[in-house]
Amino acid sequence: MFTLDRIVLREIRLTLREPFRISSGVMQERRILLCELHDRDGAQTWSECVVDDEPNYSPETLDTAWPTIVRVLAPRLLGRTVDAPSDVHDLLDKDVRGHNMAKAALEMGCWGLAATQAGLPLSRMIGGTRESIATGISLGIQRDVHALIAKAEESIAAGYQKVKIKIAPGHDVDWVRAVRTAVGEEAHLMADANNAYTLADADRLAQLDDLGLMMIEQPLAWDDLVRHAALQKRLRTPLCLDESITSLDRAQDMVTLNAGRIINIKPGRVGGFAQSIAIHDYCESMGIPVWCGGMLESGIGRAYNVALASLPNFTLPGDLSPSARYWAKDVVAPEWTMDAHGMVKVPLDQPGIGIEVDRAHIDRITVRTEELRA
Ligand code: OSB
Ligand code: MG
Repeated sequence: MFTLDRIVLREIRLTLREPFRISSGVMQERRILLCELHDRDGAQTWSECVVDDEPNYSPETLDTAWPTIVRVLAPRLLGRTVDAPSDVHDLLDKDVRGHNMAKAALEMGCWGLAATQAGLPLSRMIGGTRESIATGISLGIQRDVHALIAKAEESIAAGYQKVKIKIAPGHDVDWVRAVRTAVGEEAHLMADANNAYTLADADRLAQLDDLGLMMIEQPLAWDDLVRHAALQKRLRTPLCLDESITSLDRAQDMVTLNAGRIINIKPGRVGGFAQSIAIHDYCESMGIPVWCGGMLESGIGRAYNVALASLPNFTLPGDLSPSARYWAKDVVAPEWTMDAHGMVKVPLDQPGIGIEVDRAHIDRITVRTEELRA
């Protein structure tokens, strides 16, 4: 049971070590929205809203999430006694359409807070069983194919258990084939198109079938299922859906329609942990593997992804790279690291989200704050 009496929103700036280009846009200087949740009894935790600056992945941006939290979502929580974090999703979702990332920031914070209060690592509170998470890397679209090959080789040498190659028309079959030739048959490769294709490209996408990919992620429109089902019929390679899966219902629709065979779960995209866990459980019962995607999170958002990915049906490597892959300096200390076998440790030695937040560093890179009270 908890009662939030204060939520502090912060916008920080963190610059990626290199620009991250996907088919729908490019990110470098990230504007990140952090939340600090305070319980009436003194417990406190941090969470992260995974919106970007531009609406090229989802319709939400930092500039939609901030006022939605302030005006619509936070007032539903502040001063209200909530029995369990599993109640928060419905509280925030009722008669509020969309805004999943804004909802998730508060909802996940409530799970983090409840774990702190229960004296349990977040992973264990939600039923996580893994001690470490297999990690893959997501490689943005590179300047040329040689740069891509070099990055893929470097990543495999560093221990990453999966290499995801961002593709778009003009940077697809030939580039992926060149990487496959360079890294060999055994390497776990996949491609992510972030909606860059239509069904008219089915023949081209079918050429990827010969390259031994683990999956092709979200080739078609961000909110589509029906066309993905038509495409899956034409491909041997499993489709994995990302953008299109915004709730448990959409995951069930994917299975009903045969629109994909794997789901990339990002808790922000589905409105938080309750929906993520429900999708995980449903997929487990249907024999659909899941993995945890990333949104270039700071070390705070990463803590939630790592805890989520410790659930048993997260059987494929997640996009959970260590801090140094993204940032010169992360907002948590110690930073997230990965061992030589591509494993990231689940923090199990302290209650809550399991990381120390570097508040002095956060203060230096904060550009605005807003305090919300019951
Ligand atoms: O499609 O998975 C995606 C980053 C921003 C927006 C969309 C995506 C991504 C990634 C990055 O692939 C994964 C990561 O955080 O390392
Ligand atoms: Mg994706």
